[in-house]
Amino acid sequence: MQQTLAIIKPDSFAAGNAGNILAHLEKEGFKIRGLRVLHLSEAQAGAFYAVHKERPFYGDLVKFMTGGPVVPVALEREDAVTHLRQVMGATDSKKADAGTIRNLYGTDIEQNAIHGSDSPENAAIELGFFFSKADLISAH
Ligand code: 3AN
Repeated sequence: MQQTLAIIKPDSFAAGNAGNILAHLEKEGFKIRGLRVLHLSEAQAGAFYAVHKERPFYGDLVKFMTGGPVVPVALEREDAVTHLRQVMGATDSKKADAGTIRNLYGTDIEQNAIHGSDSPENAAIELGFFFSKADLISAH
């Protein structure tokens, strides 16, 4: 079993799609191991996306991610990192395959409904950003 981090982004939360996205993830076999609702500060969003600091969209990304509440979710299943990336779809919602979360609930490359860790290494770092080690101990 592997764990990964998803974040239901402010666009999904504001549209009332947080529950639909959680249901979609559960149907895909993910177990929810951690769940929070929080409104990120600029400092928190900036730190979370520090790897993108030099990218031209960094400022807009931080602004978007601090625009309303988000729902970080710790997810567990076999091959969780890769499977979540498949279920999410392409970064640009307009190019995401039919039936993926970004296709169903996202709008464009910025308002793209959900974040998912892109490697097991980053999953460990990103899970640690929102959840404590004790939170993530598997229930069985
Ligand atoms: P992903 O979320 O699919 O891993 P990354 O890591 O390349 O994509 O980008 C992180 C986030 O930055 C994306 N989820 C998206 O919200 C935003 N982003 C990426 N590329 C662009 C872009 N060209 N313009 C605006 N926002 C972008």
